[in-house]
Amino acid sequence: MEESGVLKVNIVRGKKLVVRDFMSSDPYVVVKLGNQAAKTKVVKSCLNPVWNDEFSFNIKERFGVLELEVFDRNRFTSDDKMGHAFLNLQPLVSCSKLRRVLQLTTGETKLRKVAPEIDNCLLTGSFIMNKNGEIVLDACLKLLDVESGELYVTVKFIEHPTAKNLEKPDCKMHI
Ligand SMILES: [Ca+2]
Repeated sequence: MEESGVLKVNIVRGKKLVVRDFMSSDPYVVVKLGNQAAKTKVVKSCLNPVWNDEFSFNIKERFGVLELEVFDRNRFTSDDKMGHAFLNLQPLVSCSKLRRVLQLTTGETKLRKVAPEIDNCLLTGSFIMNKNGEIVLDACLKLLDVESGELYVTVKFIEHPTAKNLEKPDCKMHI
């Protein structure tokens, strides 16, 4: 069975971001997953911004790779790049399957540790957790192609209810 559900991505905060104006920057983040995209608010004149913006992405067949890009908002010129990062979501798929096999619904359980690899921008190893039936990863990502900068994001996968709940309207299949 393919995994389907909702991926919730919370762009929590940024740290040590680069200066793109005279003294500071006005950072915001663009989040992409396949052909779905979202954008955080702009935090003015701040190199350690707190966005705490959460977005939902529909997952139908494949998880793919989550892409994040940071920009400095400018009023009169085009926005400047402040680095980018990515995160392969495949370990979340495995953990979602594992959670189902173990029939974990309540409580908090560590399912798997993900380490910094070439297919992610993790700064440190982090555990994928089952939290009351949701698959959760708190990640600290190092920004690429820039002098400095880190992004803190929380990625949460909530599996669609399976067969027994299929008559519910929010589980209708689009064909
Ligand atoms: Ca600016």
